[in-house]
Amino acid sequence: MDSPWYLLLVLTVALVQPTSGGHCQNGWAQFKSNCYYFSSIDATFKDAMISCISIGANLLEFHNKREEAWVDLQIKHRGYAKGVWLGYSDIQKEGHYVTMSNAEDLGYQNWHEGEPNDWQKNEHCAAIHFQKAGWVDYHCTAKYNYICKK
Ligand SMILES: [Ca+2]
Repeated sequence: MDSPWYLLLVLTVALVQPTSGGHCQNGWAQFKSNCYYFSSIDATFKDAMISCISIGANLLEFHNKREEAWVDLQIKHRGYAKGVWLGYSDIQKEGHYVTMSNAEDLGYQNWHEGEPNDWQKNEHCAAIHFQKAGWVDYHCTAKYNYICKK
């Protein structure tokens, strides 16, 4: 007949694994020790930032190339068509991009060639651009998808 101990073990593993294998809430994806929320709507840079802060996270800031590669796959999987905001801006000092989370200089960077170019002196927010490889500066009132990270 059935083996109760075996069934108990299977059930225990099934129940325990989601919490021990990952700590992200429902609706968040995990990469390394961080959790990511991928927006289903477009928003301005400011609204995207506020939205992330309201759920206890920050607008996406990249730690390194591997993280960006993972995010790129997630973006393609979700079919984002325009762009994705990054938590970097030079609003405080033109040409000096800093993180929105703590106003630090950027470590890892992946600007598209010739960017940031402050086109028409009106681009102060960073985004991943899909037609170009890498990041661009863009006007902050554009509406893009966004990713919150915590
Ligand atoms: Ca630009």
